[in-house]
Amino acid sequence: MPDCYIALGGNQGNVRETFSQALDRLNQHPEISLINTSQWVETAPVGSQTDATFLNGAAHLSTSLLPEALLAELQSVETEMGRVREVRWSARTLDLDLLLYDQLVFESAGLLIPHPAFWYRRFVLDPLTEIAPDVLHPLKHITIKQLRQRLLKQPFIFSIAGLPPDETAALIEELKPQYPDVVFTCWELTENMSQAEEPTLIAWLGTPQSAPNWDSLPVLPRLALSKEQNITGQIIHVLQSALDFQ
Ligand code: PH2
Ligand code: MG
Ligand code: MG
Repeated sequence: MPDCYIALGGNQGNVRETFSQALDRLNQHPEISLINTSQWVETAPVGSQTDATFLNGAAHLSTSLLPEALLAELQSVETEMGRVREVRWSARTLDLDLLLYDQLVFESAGLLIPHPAFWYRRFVLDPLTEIAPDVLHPLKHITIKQLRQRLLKQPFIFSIAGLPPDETAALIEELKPQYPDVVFTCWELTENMSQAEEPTLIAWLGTPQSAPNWDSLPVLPRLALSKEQNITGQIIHVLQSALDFQ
């Protein structure tokens, strides 16, 4: 049976109790077995919609359900536990995210596997490392433990790619004072750097026509952000989740 890993999160109500009920409920499903869970960790909220501390954790499930059926089951447990889907990233009783489904890479309208953002989020990687240190990320081709480890490397180099140079410079000026320990670079200027200086993350804000294009970026650090939304806000969320853990 496929091995799956899910992330648990919540910051409203008795979250420990909610986690325990949610996992019981999943384990009772005839096609889902709960194999293992991490410890629950308190984490600083990422995003400005909420001030309340989160509880986060990870669980290992074995299931004969196909990905979309498993997702539907996770969503029905969220709803059962009082989750109201309102504002994105608002306070919630329970968030169950499907992170990995064996080594499957899958994309449909409502589901991306592996989960596109967990590989740079400490609030997911720390608990996941407890239960899946040697599991490979099917797109990044390194283990969960290595993904977590690379976020700790100093200096933390954050590169920006795909924006005009003046916009990149303005963005870096805005970010620098908030993250004085982070080294911000413009990818186009530093592309030919040595391996040792490869950025921890490269945020790509290009379009299909722009140079450099997505496919030319190194697979491990690249991260696609949207030009349509507040760019500074998106980068701050990424940095918060990669750096400020507790
Ligand atoms: N989930 C979010 C947004 N922000 N912050 C923490 N600490 N933990 C989360 O699980 C979390 C978050 C969106 O799913
Ligand atoms: Mg979710
Ligand atoms: Mg989530």
